[in-house]
Amino acid sequence: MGDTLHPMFTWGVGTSAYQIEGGIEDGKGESIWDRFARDSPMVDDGVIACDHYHRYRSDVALMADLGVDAYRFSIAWTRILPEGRGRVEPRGLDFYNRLIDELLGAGVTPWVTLYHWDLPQAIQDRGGWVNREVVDAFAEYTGVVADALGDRVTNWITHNEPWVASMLGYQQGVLAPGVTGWDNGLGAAHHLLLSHGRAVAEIRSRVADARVGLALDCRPVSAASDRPEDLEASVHFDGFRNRWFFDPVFGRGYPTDMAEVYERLGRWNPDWVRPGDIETIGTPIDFLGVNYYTAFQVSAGREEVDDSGIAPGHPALPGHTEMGWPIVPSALADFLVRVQEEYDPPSIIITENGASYSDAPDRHGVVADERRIAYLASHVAAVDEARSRGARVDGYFLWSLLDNLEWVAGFSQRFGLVWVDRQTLERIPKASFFWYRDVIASRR
Ligand code: IFM
Repeated sequence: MGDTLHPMFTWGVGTSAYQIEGGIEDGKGESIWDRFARDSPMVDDGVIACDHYHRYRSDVALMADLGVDAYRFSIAWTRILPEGRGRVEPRGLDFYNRLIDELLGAGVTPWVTLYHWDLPQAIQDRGGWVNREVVDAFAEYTGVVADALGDRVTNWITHNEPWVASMLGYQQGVLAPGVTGWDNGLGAAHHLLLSHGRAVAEIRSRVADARVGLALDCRPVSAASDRPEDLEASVHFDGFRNRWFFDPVFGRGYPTDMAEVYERLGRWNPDWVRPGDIETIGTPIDFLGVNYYTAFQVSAGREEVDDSGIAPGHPALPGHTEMGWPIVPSALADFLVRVQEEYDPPSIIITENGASYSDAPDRHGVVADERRIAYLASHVAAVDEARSRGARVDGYFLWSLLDNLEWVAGFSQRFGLVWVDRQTLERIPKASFFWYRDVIASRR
């Protein structure tokens, strides 16, 4: 198997700040998710979440028991710079210092994500990701974090899923900050990508041995039929959902077929791209993070429709998870091979992969989440297949360690290897936890 080719394969788990931390204290500022949860009809909020802010020690102990090499978590920008820029809150940095020391003491390598969607509200009040000033703000924040943590953190992810942050947050408005409009969505996307490139340089100038990448969400797509209009729709969907982000990150600039359509429809203003931007966005990265959950079939008329992931939990149809997402592991293998062949990243890390099922503890306290195990096993096998076909995949981070706040879908969508009781916040490892532990141990 591929392990002989890549002896240093990293096995990990991931989380993000707003989804697990809680702990609105110690000077933490307001983020767009705090505001959105307050003002929108969200079913749950992150005020307590999994209370990881207070329980991080026992959560790290769970990871040590699981035997993971690495833990991917995000920093809450508003803990560090409560107003987004300027004043640094030392208690916020202290939290991440304690967490990192705990991880290192447990033999778990920290992988830090700088932005997992929780923009400071103070920056949103000035336009957020649509206002180009945010790029300087993100660079400032990155510098503060890299200075504080760079002595112990080598692996850095600038952004998580910029498609989601821009298109669902600023074009469709179904996620925070709830802004709509194509110009806002595409403007936000450009500034997210530009800030990624700036952040790569900020980190490298401060952390000598840094390895820097970003996590792009991907939606492999196939045409619903051989009809020319469906084939055309699938090419467009791929451009809208994947190429608009992958192409510039790998130094190719924005795909011209998509730029033409966006410009013709008045959605995209090429003047947003200033001299040097394309080069900054295309700054070479050390690894590409790929987040994969599902694949789409697209037919004409639905070439810009991706409405997945915003519903509260419901029973899973056969072949689907409880998010309503089709289970298509073969698409992961094919997508990884395609990414390797088309973009040639030096290394690929699966930065997220997992499944939502709400299997609960039985009367003996056992969570028999066999469907999650089947999902995960088929996707780990897909990663193996991609490696045997030449994709340089060097790590796999399972989403997620804990059942957590699935954004607007609330706590009803459970992605965790560990059950979190919503009343007591007690953690109960599920059958998938022990399955993953065995996978990791057997691969060493
Ligand atoms: O929970 C999210 C995560 O925050 C980003 N990627 C997808 C996950 C499941 O929807």
